[in-house]
Amino acid sequence: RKPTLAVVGATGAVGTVMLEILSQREDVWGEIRLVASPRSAGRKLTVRGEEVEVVALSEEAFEGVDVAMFDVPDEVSARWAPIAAAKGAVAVDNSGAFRMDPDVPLVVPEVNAHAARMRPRGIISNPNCTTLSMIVAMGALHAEFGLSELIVSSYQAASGAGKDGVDTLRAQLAAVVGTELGTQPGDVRRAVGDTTGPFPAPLALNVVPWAGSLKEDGWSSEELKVRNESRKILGLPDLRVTATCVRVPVITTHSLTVHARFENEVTVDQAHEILANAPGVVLFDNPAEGEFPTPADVVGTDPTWVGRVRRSLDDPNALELFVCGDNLRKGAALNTAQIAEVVAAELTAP
Ligand code: 11C
Repeated sequence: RKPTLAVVGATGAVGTVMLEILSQREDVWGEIRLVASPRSAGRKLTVRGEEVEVVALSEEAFEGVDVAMFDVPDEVSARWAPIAAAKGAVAVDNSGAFRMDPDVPLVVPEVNAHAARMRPRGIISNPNCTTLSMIVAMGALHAEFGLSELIVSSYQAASGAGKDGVDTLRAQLAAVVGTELGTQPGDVRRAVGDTTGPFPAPLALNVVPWAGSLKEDGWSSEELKVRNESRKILGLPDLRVTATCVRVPVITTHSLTVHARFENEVTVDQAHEILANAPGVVLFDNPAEGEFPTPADVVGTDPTWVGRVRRSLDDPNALELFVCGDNLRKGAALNTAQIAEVVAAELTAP
């Protein structure tokens, strides 16, 4: 029997991408049940070319479910993932609710698929999209050279902040297009007024050094997530990690610059070979021909794209890289789907 899958949050931004991804990947599922808030119940959505009616989130919705994916806010996952697990499903959660719980594995199949088997709470977490946009490439380099430090800056897309983020950026772009704005202090801020949506400053014609909420000593929640999640996924609890998270006027696809320091000396040729052969990574690195990844080219694709690979001029153990990943695909829905497939393979193994 093929396992039954529930997609909780099927009508949301990540849920919508999830239905596309489930329709494109090898079909390992029996029934796919679409679950959302009672407000969305009764709507019909298409998955695998068939219309499926959305059912309301309730205990009964998990009856007979083998794997339940959650693409919902933290508080909804915090309440409902344990209920799904108690009903016998394996919950694969894309929220931040359980990521740092020591009894919940944090899984990126290309890096630590084995961790998915140890799930005492019946819950597996999916990392934050910023961590996910670089970690597949970092895992491959770590396996060869032994990672000792990461210093990263992110260039995060508006869709990381949900539909509100995208709507805000589009409205601001419409307000500035064809104007002379961006030439005088504060002119963009005055033009967009208080329509900054989920961002603390205008995003059109701008970059904003902030994502998430304020934590201790001036760090943002997003910066701490990158640090804590990278350590947990790589199994390196003492890895030195520094992140500065920045929002840029891109709709979808997060980018990062990465300074990665290793235990051993590295060369660009070796790094190229590892990255070119790493599952889930595309090496696109030929600046002489203008070839490097950009979010506008990467959006809508599955892999982690890597370019601008250089050895640090002052440190033979360190590499500089530029990495892009679609924050709604590998950064969210795709990785969740991959984890669910790992569980499905385990459940159906002879
Ligand atoms: C952003 N990475 O770009 C965030 C959104 O922990 O899953 C995802 C938040 C999370 O704003």
